[in-house]
Amino acid sequence: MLRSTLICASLAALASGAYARESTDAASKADAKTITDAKQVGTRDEAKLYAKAEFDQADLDKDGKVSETEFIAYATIRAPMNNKADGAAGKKAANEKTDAAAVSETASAEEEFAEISNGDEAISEDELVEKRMAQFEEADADNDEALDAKERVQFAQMTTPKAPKNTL
Ligand SMILES: [Ca+2]
Ligand SMILES: [Ca+2]
Repeated sequence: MLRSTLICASLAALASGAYARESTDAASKADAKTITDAKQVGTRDEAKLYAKAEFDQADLDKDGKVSETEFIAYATIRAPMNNKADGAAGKKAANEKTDAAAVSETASAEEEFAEISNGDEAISEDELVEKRMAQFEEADADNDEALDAKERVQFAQMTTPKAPKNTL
């Protein structure tokens, strides 16, 4: 009994060790031009890099297209952190946030998919890049081609995937 507990504990330690190594790898890749956090986007080039990183993450079967299923899966992973994580207490905050984020907000991941894919069955990398570039322009309130701290927050809010209507 004790022995199996020990084995479990060391397995868990191994697993978390492997995970830590993976995230270090991811972090060093980030230096080599991968932007996975919308708040890191300050220029058009960075908005493009961010869109490409999102696309790579979302295109699970790596066929160069993001299907609706893949998009919903991606939104499910990304959205809860922002839309649901704070639980019931967060609901009030979310309602207050709505005013600031109201610009071009679509209601659900399904609607967002239809919009970005231009109504067909998949999102291409170009379509996602185009969408994020448009959001960059929109967030760049003073049109100086760069996002300051306030504009970055706006960009991050605009680009956060919406929670799906139908969970997987
Ligand atoms: Ca795909
Ligand atoms: Ca600006």
